[in-house]
Amino acid sequence: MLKLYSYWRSSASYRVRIALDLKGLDYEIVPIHLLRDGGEQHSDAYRALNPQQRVPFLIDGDVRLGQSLAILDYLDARYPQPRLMPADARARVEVLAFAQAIIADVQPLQNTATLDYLRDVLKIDEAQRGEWLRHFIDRGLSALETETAARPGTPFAFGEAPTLADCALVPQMFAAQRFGCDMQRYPRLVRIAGHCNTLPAFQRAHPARQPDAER
Ligand SMILES: N[C@@H](CCC(=O)N[C@@H](CS)C(=O)NCC(=O)O)C(=O)O
Repeated sequence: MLKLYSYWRSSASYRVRIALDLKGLDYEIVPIHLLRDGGEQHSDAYRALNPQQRVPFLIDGDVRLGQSLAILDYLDARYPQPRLMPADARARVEVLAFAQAIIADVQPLQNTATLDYLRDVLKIDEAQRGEWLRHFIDRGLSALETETAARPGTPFAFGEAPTLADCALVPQMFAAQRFGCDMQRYPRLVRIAGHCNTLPAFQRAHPARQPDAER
């Protein structure tokens, strides 16, 4: 069975859980607590497995992979049904660009390690860290709101079926809400995420449904 090292509230892990659930794959969650004891991602045992010291990390037989986008790409190639990336070159690059605006541009700035550095090394207080988060999340989501509002009729970010773009969007919307962003600024994205969340695969992947979820 596939094994996913994951943290319930990690948006990068959440992306991969959605993809695994959409593809109907059986997988075991191995929880890595990002905060406890200075962060289990830094433990000797986990570092030996993943020197990048982040989640998610996937084991599928002899395949061992970190980086959510690489994992999503691997899953789509290895377990192609249903496809998360369109076959058409132009459609594919549009989906990828949407996902990357979240995965590469927004999420690293809201990551625990970034926030800890702001707090512990640069001595930035909690209110200012909140400003930082909301600024960068809003910059990313506002752009994606404009882009998706230009194609209003589709239930998902691209078309009639979920793609990698939705796998990236839903966790980012969850994080934006958690960090106190004004969600009314993104009506189209809220509608798309709401539609995704009616699907059982998205529901199963939700942080609150994870074995390591904390109340
Ligand atoms: N680019 C990576 C980012 C992974 C990442 O930042 N994971 C976070 C949780 S969402 C993490 O492990 N943070 C703990 C740390 O950086 O120490 C990916 O997409 O997988």
